[in-house]
Amino acid sequence: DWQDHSGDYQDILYHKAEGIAKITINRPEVRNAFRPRTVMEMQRALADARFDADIGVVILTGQGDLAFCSGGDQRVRGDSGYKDDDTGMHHLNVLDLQRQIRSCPKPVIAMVAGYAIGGGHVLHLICDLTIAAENARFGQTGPKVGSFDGGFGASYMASVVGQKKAREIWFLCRQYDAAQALDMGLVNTVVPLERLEQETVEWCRLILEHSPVALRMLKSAFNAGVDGQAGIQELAGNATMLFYMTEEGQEGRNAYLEKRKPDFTRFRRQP
Ligand code: 1HA
Repeated sequence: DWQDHSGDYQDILYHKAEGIAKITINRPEVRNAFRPRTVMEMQRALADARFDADIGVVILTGQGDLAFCSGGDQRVRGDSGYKDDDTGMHHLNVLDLQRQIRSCPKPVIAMVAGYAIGGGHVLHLICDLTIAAENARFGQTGPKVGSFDGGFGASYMASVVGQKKAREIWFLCRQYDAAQALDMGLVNTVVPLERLEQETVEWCRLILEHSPVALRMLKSAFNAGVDGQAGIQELAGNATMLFYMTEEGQEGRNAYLEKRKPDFTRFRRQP
């Protein structure tokens, strides 16, 4: 029973229920291609989901059965990025959204029916898990349309499907069906289209039964290996958060505020 939080969003729908937030790209007339506004709205919704303490998992999806997302809206592609309606500025702001999905301390699940293509393919790739419908189709088009994503789109893809397969996907610009995607580890499971949302919600419910801190630590640990200093920062930030929650950490703060020398002698050294 999704509750509608779509508010003043134009390009997305935003729903919540039972600890799950669902962000839906709502531009089915262009196979859910994104423009700068779409990305900004997704960023706003994802920030809301992150800061809502009742939310434990986020679903990212596209409206309708035909597409998850077909990447950047080529109709508004300018000479240095995708053109913003309001300011006329040219953006590649989906890169900011990618980082936001990766650094979100809650699992983000891509729910894919139909096409996940180009920048839309990278979006599902970036998500922690992907649940695909049988009609899902995956692929990159960059070299065909004069674009490439050499960030997560290349390096993270290689860590998911391997170097050879990642190079094939980008160099040949072929499309892959759901069974092929499952076979190469690009998606977690494939289900009949009519079961897609039910299956995804079941996965969310299982995740919601588990320790939020353990999940948060694991997500940042998985990121740390591939995200360089930024990944280590996330993992270390979580360690600091946990340390702040201990009496030992709090002794340092209390001593400072009470203008006394801290006494750490009562804290035993672990082996
Ligand atoms: O590479 C990046 C970036 C890299 C670095 C940093 C930032 C990046 C940001 C973005 C991107 C990219 O996304 S580049 C790749 C852009 N996307 C594409 O090249 C995919 C283009 N679309 C398709 O290949 C096909 O439409 C499709 C395989 C997704 C679906 O095919 P289908 O079912 O045969 O439908 P189709 O008839 O092609 O499309 C339906 C309508 O949607 C068409 O409009 P209509 O003729 O009805 O007016 C079609 O033009 C429109 N449409 C689909 N995708 C897009 C689109 N319009 C604008 N932009 C699209 N991406």
